Order: sequence, then structure tokens, then C-alpha cells
Amino acid sequence: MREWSSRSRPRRPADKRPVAVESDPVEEHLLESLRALAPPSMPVLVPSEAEAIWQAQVDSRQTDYAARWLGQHGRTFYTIGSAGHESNAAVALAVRIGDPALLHYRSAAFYLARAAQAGIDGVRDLMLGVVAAAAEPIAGGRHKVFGRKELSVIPMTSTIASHLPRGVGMALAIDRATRLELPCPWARDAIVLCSFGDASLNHATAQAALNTAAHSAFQHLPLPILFLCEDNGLGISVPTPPGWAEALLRSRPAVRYEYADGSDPAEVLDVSRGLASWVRGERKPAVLHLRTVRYLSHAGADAEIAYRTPRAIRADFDRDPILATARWLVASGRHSGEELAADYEAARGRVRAKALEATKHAQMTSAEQVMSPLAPRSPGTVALRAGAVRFEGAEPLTLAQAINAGLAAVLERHPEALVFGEDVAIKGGVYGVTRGLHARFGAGRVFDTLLDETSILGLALGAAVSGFLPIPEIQYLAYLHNAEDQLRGEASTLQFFSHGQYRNGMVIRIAGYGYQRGFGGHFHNDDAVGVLRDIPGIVIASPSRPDDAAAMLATCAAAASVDGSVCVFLEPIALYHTRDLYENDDDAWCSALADEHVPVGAARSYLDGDDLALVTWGNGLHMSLRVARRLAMRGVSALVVDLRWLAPLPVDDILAAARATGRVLVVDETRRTGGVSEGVLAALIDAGFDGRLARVASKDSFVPLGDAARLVLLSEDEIEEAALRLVG
Ligand SMILES: Cc1ncc(C[n+]2csc(CCOP(=O)(O)OP(=O)(O)O)c2C)c(N)n1
Repeated sequence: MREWSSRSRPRRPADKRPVAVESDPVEEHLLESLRALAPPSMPVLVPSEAEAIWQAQVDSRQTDYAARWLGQHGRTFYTIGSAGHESNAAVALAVRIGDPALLHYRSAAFYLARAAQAGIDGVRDLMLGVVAAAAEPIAGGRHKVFGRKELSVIPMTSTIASHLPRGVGMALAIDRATRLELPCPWARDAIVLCSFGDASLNHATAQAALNTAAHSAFQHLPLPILFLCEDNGLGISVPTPPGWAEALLRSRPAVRYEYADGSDPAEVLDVSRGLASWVRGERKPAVLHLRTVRYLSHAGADAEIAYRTPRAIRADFDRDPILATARWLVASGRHSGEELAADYEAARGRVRAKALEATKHAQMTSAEQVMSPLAPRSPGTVALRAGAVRFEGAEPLTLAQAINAGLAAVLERHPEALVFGEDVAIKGGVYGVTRGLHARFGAGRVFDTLLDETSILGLALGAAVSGFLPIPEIQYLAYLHNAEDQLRGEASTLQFFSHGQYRNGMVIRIAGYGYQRGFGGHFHNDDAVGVLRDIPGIVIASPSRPDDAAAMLATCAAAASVDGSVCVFLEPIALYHTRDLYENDDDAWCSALADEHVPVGAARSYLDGDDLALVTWGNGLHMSLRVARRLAMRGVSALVVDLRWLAPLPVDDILAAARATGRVLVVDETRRTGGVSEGVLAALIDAGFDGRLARVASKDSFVPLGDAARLVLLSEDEIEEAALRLVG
């Protein structure tokens, strides 16, 4: 095995002449200490797991050094190590390979221990990740993550703590699947393992997850999750106040707390075994507070000498978990310190060989390859699956009643569908949209959650990856923003970062938009959808008419289960109970439900005018149809296009309407900046449409209370004036 110096930074490690390995004080101390270990006067009994722990720890440490080494030669793109945290290997041996795990970025030794148990070369996986190779088994070079389907390790993102709500959702799903007699990818007695750092513990997302776990266990809901807080006392450069993590972790009602010192592998194995078996048997949450140290700085180019004293850095050397395992092994009389030092050095060569091998693998080479797992669409299968959803009754319904009927039909057709959110169960939702579903389908499938949008979406994330079809409700669009990361950072990225191996198809119902007759002010009339429209791959459905609503819900449910699509179902509150279109009591906004399939991304046209096209959706459709009638009285004939889908936008349908009329007015009830009309106009320009274009939108303002709301929301008069100008 050849070695290369890092000093002259050539482009490729293979270009460099072999020279000696650069020393590192942590490693120097470790090797010296290993060689100095004296044989025991009386050997003690040490479990066979000690060898497996040693192996995973050493490989993990060498993987960190190898990643640094490649980094010094410009061959890595993101290095964050696990050095000092390797005691988590013992935790891996305390749980089962089939127990789903969501791992902290310093849990490499856990990953390697689990991989070794399954006969998988985990070092190769990690090295492929470090060089962003397309052959890396979970993310295919899209991110440096721990993950593998065969190991039940679900990749996490870089956003600290954002995987915890999913973990809680998975724990809830395991026993819920048993109760509902549904298939689940995890064993019936599986537990979820979720690791994170001590500074991450302070994050609102971590607090949300721990609170939700406690809230569930407090009321005796089964929630088998083992939280593993890997506490190295630092968050990048900021020390965690001594005692703080313990005080915080102990303070959760109904969550059992145990502590283990990472420099005592026997204790870690013992405590984590006891705790894992307690979680498994009791189906209750617990937290293992694992004291660790952090070597080699935080990540990448971070130089900890800038914020830690040399004395503090050196003080951690004796707490090296590898040294601790070596002491344990030597105490057994099975190995000498010299042997272990030699084994450690041999691992360097082995791991560096794999690092070099990894550099021979190509990265992704095309945008298509990068994006291939982003938004798989199988319209034929989706149509078949959606077509199997049958709606009951033939009487005309309002939008709210239609969504209710659609939900009932989806719950009927998909036994794995769950409806949950704030007030959705007995009350039936703030606007009655879920009324009667709890009584009909039971509390196992239609249930109230605690008041926390992060946890609601987290439950959906965890349930979806466990085989359910979650249909969570966010009570108002404004409150999605509290929890956006769970949608933007987690739900929408899972297929991308797992190369489609893990999916979390779901339908998130969100009540939104303005026009509630002066009611509620901004937070009940939020019209900001920009934050949704730019999320790659998601589907955004926004029905306006009752007959579309039920069919689109069936389509979203089918897309979620067939393609793993993350669907947002944006419902215009102001139209929930609207009955009339043109005149009082005309009931023209009510309709019976048709079984006709509405494909993802297909618009719907109304009227047949050829002077201009009013391209709109949501409340805009109701307004545009009324304006079209007024325009007709003035001799202007309009074609009205309901987008129905805000992502993917029905570009072909928009273009067809534009070409048929030569003039397009986009009627956009959302804000002028970041609103939907920006996307529609850009799509027309991109497609080379050279007719006349205009738009009307709501003002760049929050919506005030009372009648003043009308001052900032788009009005029918504005639409009419703009239309006349356009044809004028
Ligand atoms: C939400 C979020 N904010 C900030 C960061 C940047 N960041 C990455 S790691 C880190 C410190 C985490 O410390 P800790 O949880 O103690 O884990 P450790 O790195 O010490 O293992 C920070 C602030 C992030 N990744 N995510």
C-alpha cells in the first residue's frame, strides 16, 4: 500500500510520489497508548461483540483520515468526520439490522458496525460518498449521507435535527400498522433509532419531536423510539453548558433517560442493550445520552485551535473510544496492545486502498441523471389507481362537501390512508371538511394531533416511509410556514437523496388563500405560495370546483402511492361553502361528483371565447367566470382556463389557450411578487408565445382585517379593466 503526503496538493492522489504518512496528535497519542497497554494479571470475561466494536471504530476513524487525505488532494467535496464518537458502534450492536435508523452525521461507526453485521462493506459505501461517486449506494453522489436500504438506514439531510420528527412518525407507524393489520416494511417489534448531537438538541425541530414523543407516550400511545444524543459538548465552536443536555433530556415526561460514557464501551453496550430491549418490549420512547468527544475539528476547514485551548483539546485524548475498546480487549487477554496498534495501522492501508478505489468511480455526468429520482411520474398507472376510487352519491355538493366525499372515497379505497391534523377528528375540521370521517373510519385512521405543524408533517414523513398514505391537514396556509423545512428539506428530498429507494408519498391538505368575506386577517387569508412553487418535484393541486376537487384528491392519492409523489392540496377556503356563481341561489358553484380522471398537470377550460384567455385558478376561477359574463355583454368573448395544478404547471394547455386567442390575461389571486402569474408568463415566453400578455395580481401586502382586505386582494373590477385594455 502506497502513501502520499498532503503538502504539495496535486490534483490526483495517484499523481504523487509515495512518502510517509503525516502524523496527527490524536493518532500519535492513540498509537502510543495502545503500545503501552500492559497485559492483564487476571484476564476478565469480555463479550464477543468487543471485536466487532473495535473493528467498526477503527474503520470509522481511518475513514475520517482517508477522507481528509482525499480532501487535501481536492478529491472530496464535503468532509465531516465521526472521530471521537465511535462509541456509537456499540449502540448499533444493541439494536437490530431491521430497526430503522436515522443517523447523525457522526454515526459512521454505527453504520459500519451494522454494515459488518450484514456482511456489507460499509467502508466502501462511505468512501464512495466522500468522493460523490454515482455508484454510492444510497444517494448516488447527491450528498454525503449514511444510508442503505438493506441496512434500514434512511438518509438524513444536513439540516440538524430535522430527521427527528420523521423518526417519531415512524415509531408511531410501526404499531399503528399492527393495529390496522397493514403491511409495514419494519418488523412488528421493531424500534426506531434516531441519533443527533447535543447542540442540535436545542433546535425547535428536536424539541418538537421530543415533545411529540412524550405527548404520545404520556397518553399511552405506543411509540418505540430510541433517541441517541451523541454529546461531545460542542456545537461547532460553541460549548454546550455542562449539565444542560442531561437536564433537558431528563425533563421529558414519559421518556426514559439513561446515560453512558463513550469512553467505557462495556457500559455503552450494556446500557444501550437494556434500553433497546425496554423500548422494544414496552413500546415507549427512551433517550440514551452518550458522552463523546470530538476530534479533528468540526468539519472541512474548521480549525478548532481558533476557539479551543490546546490544553482542552489534549484533555480529550485519553477519552478516545478506540483506546477504551482496546483496554477492554487487552483486559480479556485475547489481544496485546502491540497487536491492536498493528491492527489499527493495517486498517489505514486497507481503508486508503478503498479510498483510492473510490476515486476511480465517476460522478454523475448529466442533469438528467442528477434529477432522475426527483419526480417520477407514471400517468397510466396513476390513472388506473385513481379510477378505482369511487365517489358516493349523485347530488350536487359544495367544495367542502366534495373534498369530504373525496377523502371518504380515498380512505375507503386505500386502507393505508390516514387523515390527521389539528381538530380534524370529532370536530371535523375548522370548516367541517373532515366531518364524519372519524366516526366512519375510526380513531386509528382519522385522528387529532397535537398543535404543532412540524410534528404533523413529521408524522406524515414517518408514516409514509413505513407504508402508509398520509393525508395530513395544515389548518391554514400561514401555519405551514412554521414547519416548512419538513416539507422543503425532508419530504421533497427523500427520493432525491436515496435515489428513489425510499419514498414518502403523501397528500398534504392545506386550507388557504384570501377572500373570506373580510374574516380573519392575514393569517387566515394567506396567499403566499411562492415558497411551495420552487420546491423541485412536488405536485401542487389547487381545485376550485367541487367536481374537480374529489377527482384531483383521488389523483394525488394515487400519485403518492404509485410514484411516491409529495402532493400539496391547496384548498380555497372562501369557496368551501360557496354555492352560487352568477346570482343568489343559482347553485352554479355546486356540482355532482364525476368519476372522470383528472391527470396531474392537466388544466380545464370554460367557455369558448376567442378574444382572450383568462388563465387562472382557485378563487380566480370564480371571479374570472363572472367577469367573462360581463365581458360578453360588452361583446368580448373570453376563454377561461383553470390551471388546477400549480406544479407541474399545465404548460401545454396554457399554450394552446394562448395560441387560440392570441391574448392572455393571467388572473392571479396571489401576490404580485413570487405569485403564480410569474410562472405562467415565464412559461409562455419560454415557449415563444408572441401574442399579447398581461397579468393582474393581489398586492405585495399582508391581508388586513375587515373590509380593508379588499384593498389589497385582486378584484373582479381589476380583472375586467385589464381584460378590456388587453383586447382594446
Ligand atoms: C438547522 C441548521 N442550522 C445550522 C446548521 C449548521 N450546523 C451544522 S452542524 C452544527 C453544529 C451541531 O452541533 P451538534 O448538534 O452538537 O453536533 P456535533 O457536530 O457536535 O456532533 C451546525 C450549527 C445546520 N446544519 N442546520
